[in-house]
Amino acid sequence: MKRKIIIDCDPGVDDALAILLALNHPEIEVEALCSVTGNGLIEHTTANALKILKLCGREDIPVYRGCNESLSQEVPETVDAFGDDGLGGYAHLVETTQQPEQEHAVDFLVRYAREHSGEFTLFIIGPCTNIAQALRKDPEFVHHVKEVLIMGGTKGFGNASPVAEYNFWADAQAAQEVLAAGFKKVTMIGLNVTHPIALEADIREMLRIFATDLSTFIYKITQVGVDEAWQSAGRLVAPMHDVLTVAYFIDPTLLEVIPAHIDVVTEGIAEGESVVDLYGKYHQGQCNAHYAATVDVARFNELFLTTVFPEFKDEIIQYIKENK
Ligand SMILES: [Ca+2]
Repeated sequence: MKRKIIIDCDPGVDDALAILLALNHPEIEVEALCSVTGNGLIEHTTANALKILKLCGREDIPVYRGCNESLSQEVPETVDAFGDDGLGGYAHLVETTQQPEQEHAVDFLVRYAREHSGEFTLFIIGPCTNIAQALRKDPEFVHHVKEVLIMGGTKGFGNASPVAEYNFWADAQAAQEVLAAGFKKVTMIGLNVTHPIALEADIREMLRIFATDLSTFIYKITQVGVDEAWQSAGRLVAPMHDVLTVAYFIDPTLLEVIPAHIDVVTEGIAEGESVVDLYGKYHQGQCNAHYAATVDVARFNELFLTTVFPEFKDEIIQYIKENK
């Protein structure tokens, strides 16, 4: 039986890659996409979610438009690294007639969770706003979700501030409420493991050579990420953060995961910082989440590429074996 998932997202180049991986895996059933402001404003992230479904011929999957404002009622600062349209300037390549559903994403989440209690995994790969609002709206929501996988937070270094990862920084209050809510199982897949899986130039070149509609799309939308990484850090890579949540769902052995008590700083100089207490050492051994500590990059590359491009499986495996 296929495993049901909901993806709450802010596409976003890396969200697009996560959604593409999920849509191309035979054992995953994407039940819906929910949008939130983050990598772009809500108009763009909602439109981009629809465009990604169109690209994969999956306009049967509904898209629910979510929150534009964080819990503090401010519109988060969006991310420049993915261009004005959130897809590296290439959103215009895909046109779709599919419209978002009338129902708000928060209402959908509450309703769906009641109707499918215990049956689905929830992916949060943008700011946590929609999920925090669902928790506030329905105290039972927390009990209906089988598992939560979050791309957010970090340990050791940030990308929105010296200590904060963007998604948690954009709505720190929401991130804190989600982690404190008491979900049965929450895994924080943070910047410390998503930074190393960046799309490297040689792999990206492989996508150009494949020359399918999908590989060409990925090649193009990741260009702006490479340009930004080159200017800021002298690296020829494109960020792929969010995709690691779906890869981990497919193969849990990709990550070393440690029980932890995780809090999020909601104000002040460290706003958005995830405070990771491994094994709950400072919380009487009480853990509210799992923390992803390390990642196997070569195996991630193989899983991502062979799932999205099964027609090139032999070439991909051979290349990774000899070069990674
Ligand atoms: Ca995202």
